[in-house]
Amino acid sequence: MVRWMVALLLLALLTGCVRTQQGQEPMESDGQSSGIKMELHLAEKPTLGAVSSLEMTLTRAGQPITGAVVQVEGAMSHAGMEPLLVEATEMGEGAYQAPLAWSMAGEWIVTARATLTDGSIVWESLESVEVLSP
Ligand SMILES: [Cu+2]
Repeated sequence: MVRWMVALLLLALLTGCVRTQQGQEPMESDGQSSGIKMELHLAEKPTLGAVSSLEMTLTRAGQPITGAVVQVEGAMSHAGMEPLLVEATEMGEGAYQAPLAWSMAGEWIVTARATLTDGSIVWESLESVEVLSP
């Protein structure tokens, strides 16, 4: 079982997705995440004036979690700027997707917050997303 998890993890790493939070040991649930894993991945390189699709997968012990409501927030670190708020679309099989329309070049933090059907909430962030000028 553990070996299988390791294989899955390696596979996830090989796909090149950006993973920012720990969660490397899904067997050791901390009560808060209880084996739930959320992975975020930007399908397109973030460019000012363009849209990147934020692809998310939600799993519990490797099984897809469906029916979650996922809110995505994109924010910059400086003051006086409205964050980008988008509700993700469920794509099935535990996949969710949200379009992010970059309104400024610079460093962004993207946070996805999922409310599961049982009411529990999990979140994950992509820190230091660099949005480039075209
Ligand atoms: Cu800004």
